[in-house]
Amino acid sequence: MSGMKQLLPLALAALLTGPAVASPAAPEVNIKDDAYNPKTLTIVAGQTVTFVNADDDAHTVTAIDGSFDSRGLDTGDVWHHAFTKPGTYRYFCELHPFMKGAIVVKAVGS
Ligand SMILES: [Cu+2]
Repeated sequence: MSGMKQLLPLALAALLTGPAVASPAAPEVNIKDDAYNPKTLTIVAGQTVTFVNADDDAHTVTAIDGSFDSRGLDTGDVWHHAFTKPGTYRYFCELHPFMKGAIVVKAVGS
C-alpha cells in the first residue's frame, strides 16, 4: 500500500467541499400514483417535512411505530410534521399498506 500520497488528495477534496448537505431547506414528500416521492428522505433533526397529496386518491402518512399519523389526506391536502430526534422513521399508508416510505433524521452537524 502506498498510503498517504494517495489519501492526501481525497482529504483535501473533503475539506474543500465540506459536509454533504442532507436535504433542501424545505424538505417535501410528494404523494403521487400510490407512492411517496422520494421514498426515503434524509433531513436534519429539527426540520419539518411537508407531505403533499398530489394524487387523485386519499392517502395517509402513518408511522409504523405509531409516533405520527396524518390521518386521511385528500387530493391537494398538505400535512406537516417536525422530526426532532435522529433516527429512521418508517411509515406507510393505512389505506394502501403496500405504500411505504421513510424519513432518515440525522443529528445536527453529523
Ligand atoms: Cu394511500
